[in-house]
Amino acid sequence: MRIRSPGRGDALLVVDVQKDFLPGGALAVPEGDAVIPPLNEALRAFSEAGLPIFATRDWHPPDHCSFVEQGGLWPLHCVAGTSGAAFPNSLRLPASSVLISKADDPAAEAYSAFSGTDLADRLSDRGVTRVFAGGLATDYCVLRTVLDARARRLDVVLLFDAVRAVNVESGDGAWAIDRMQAAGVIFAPTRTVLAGA
Ligand code: VGL
Ligand code: ZN
Repeated sequence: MRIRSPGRGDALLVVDVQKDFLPGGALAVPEGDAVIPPLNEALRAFSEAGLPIFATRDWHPPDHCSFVEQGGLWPLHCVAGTSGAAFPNSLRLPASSVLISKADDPAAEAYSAFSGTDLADRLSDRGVTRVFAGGLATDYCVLRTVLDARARRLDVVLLFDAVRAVNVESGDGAWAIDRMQAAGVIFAPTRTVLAGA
């Protein structure tokens, strides 16, 4: 199926590409850094076309409920203001990117970038009806964000070379892809999608 190249009504959504999720980080996603080159191409294309770019970040308080110390699943990661929570320098986010900080309530896990944020309002303010999404991790924040986008009647194109899974259980990433596909998400490689943008 042919995908209309990015234009009016489209936005780029870069999910949680933060140092703690990259190799060497506190919650490293296998091959997490592989998402950066395709995302940089998408960032450049969207920026040159004057289209909106949203970058989400996991932005936890030190006592967040997702941490093992609080009975959660995960090692300490992406604590607000720490270097692990920062975007890597290699990610070329234009200055015009809109930052969405999420999961900052200690009592609430919030994998979705729509959860407890103004992302939905900001998208509708900009007239966005379709998002192109990539980032980390396929089986957590990308999955939940993209499913919420579909629930809000947004069209979603997942840049499938620009996502990687944590795979706590092997197969989690593949399962997440199936869930997104069932929800009507379109999958495409970044290069193909940007051709003609
Ligand atoms: C994420 C686990 C814990 C993610 C965030 O961004 O996918 N995963 N916190
Ligand atoms: Zn987190």
